[in-house]
Amino acid sequence: MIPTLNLTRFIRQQERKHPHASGELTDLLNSIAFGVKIISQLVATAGFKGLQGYTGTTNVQGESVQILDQESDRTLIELLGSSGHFGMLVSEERDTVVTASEGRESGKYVVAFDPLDGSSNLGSNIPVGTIFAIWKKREQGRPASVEDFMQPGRALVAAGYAIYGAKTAFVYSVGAGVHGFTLDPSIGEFILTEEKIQSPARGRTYSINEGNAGQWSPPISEFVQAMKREDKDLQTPYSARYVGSLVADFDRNLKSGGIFLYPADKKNKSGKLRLLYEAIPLAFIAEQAGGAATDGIRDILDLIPEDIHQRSPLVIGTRHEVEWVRRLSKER
Ligand code: AHM
Ligand code: MG
Repeated sequence: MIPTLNLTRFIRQQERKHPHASGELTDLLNSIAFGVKIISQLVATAGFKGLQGYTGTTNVQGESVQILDQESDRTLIELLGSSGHFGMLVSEERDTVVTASEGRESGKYVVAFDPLDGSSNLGSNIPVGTIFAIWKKREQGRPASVEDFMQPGRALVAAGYAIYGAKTAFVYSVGAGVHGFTLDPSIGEFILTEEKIQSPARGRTYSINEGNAGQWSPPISEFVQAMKREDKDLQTPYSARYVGSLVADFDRNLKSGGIFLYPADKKNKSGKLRLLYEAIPLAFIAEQAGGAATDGIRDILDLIPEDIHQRSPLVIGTRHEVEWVRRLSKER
């Protein structure tokens, strides 16, 4: 069978539905997709290209930077830079923002990304990924500022992620459904494989780092207990699945149903995951597919970031289970 719809054409088809579209968002998305293809190659060939291991530095989160983290970051910065459509970038790997180069300050959008999510798994051939979020500047006609990132996720114009696993997948939304693409390495193209992804109303799996159980708050402990208990009415027990790569856990739950939790705990008062380039973009995808995401109380998409590297508790996945956690949190 000859595949007929690749990512580039699909994005253009979506753009044509907006008669006033300038093509800049299309360009940005294509630049990210191009970067994702390069990162996919870097991840697959790192072992014999001297790209495995650590750089010896730590990032703003205090985590050790791997060579592939750095290379993935450089790839996206370079490609987005040459697109000329962004005013400012935030990357997990950079302490401060990256501003558009001289003469290109008129870029309409600001982009936040995690270039290589789950990179602590890199040595073990476990999937890793890239996550991105795109907002329009609050006002056009002026250079971008950090304030342009201090907008709720509901204001996003696009978000998505890639997974580098048994296959390389690209999943994104511009607010008109969630669409999934698979990289055909023989032709170097992303082919449409899942149009309008819809999450089931409820799932059968839960994903949480149980090693942190001693640090959890009572509602989270109660929820995980419930997940394990035999109860016909609640349709429990559920299965436990935790990859330790957010993109992989999220993607499985998005399509097959389930919940992922990285809650606040006694050690990490705001959780571990970052709002701008992990929680918000995935919450946007989850809601677009009929799922939900909360910090325990509020919808992730209603939160207004106050800092570019801010952390947030994250409970995300199919609606039934996310509402269950929210109920338990409110009762306490
Ligand atoms: P990273 O962006 O530095 O890779 O960290 C985020 C990752 C997520 O992919 C994953 O869900 C989580 O950290 C796992 O954390 P832990 O090892 O504490 O369970
Ligand atoms: Mg990450």
